[in-house]
Amino acid sequence: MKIVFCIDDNPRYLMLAKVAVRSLRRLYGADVPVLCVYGGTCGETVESMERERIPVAVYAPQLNHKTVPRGFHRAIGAFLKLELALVPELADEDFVLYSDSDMYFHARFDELLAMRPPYMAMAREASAPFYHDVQEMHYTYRDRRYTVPLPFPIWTFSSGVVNFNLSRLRRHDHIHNFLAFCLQNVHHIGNLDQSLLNYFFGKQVTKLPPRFNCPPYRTEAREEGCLIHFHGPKPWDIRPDLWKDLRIHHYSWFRERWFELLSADEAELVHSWE
Ligand SMILES: [Mn+2]
Repeated sequence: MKIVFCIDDNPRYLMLAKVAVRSLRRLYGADVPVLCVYGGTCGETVESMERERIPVAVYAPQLNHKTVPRGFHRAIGAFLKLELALVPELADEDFVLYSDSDMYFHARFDELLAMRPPYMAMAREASAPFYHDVQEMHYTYRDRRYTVPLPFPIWTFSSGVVNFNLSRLRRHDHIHNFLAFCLQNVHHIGNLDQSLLNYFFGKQVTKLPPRFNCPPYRTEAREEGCLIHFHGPKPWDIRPDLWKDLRIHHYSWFRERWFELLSADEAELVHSWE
């Protein structure tokens, strides 16, 4: 199964994606199939990934700077994962494992790669309660009006790691139905792409065990975690006042492991972000 990352033009996410792939290759070898879906237009970003031997799919998303409200533009790359079923380079893939770039692959996760969920599989996000301002959402698709009632789950799934059943999303053009919902409701969601997935697919999401999307601040992260998600503080976010309550337990240990995968020049650059 291909492991897919998504990036935009943010250089910090480019660095995160490179290091994530280095940690992944340490566990699964240099030939582990990866793809980086890139939603920008900067040749330098593509070259930088190619130097790292990471194949890049340049993709022009429907959820873009024109259709997504300005307040979300700083994290526009987060929406790319919603369109993986439409990326030509993934047309032959029935399933893909999407991973956020702020990931450190700590231990093998064969079971996750073998999973074939009916729609998608995601782990529960412990720190974000399910929250919404409205009781239902509406959208129109092919001249029919649909209502998405809220709330349904009592928790939120994290979109940091998603095993996507792409062939299911392509069947009956389900993906275009979903994107119609996204484009018409993106203006009143709270938490980027994650809200859209939770609102639309809530009950159809298969729940993953926490070890497949484990923040470094959880007590069990080092012993049991497989995919360590720098959700919250990134490896360079060590200013005393920043994310203090989340830089606990194994955060510093994993931050050190992450830095070990950088060259001296890269480490210098990353330290300048602290
Ligand atoms: Mn993340």
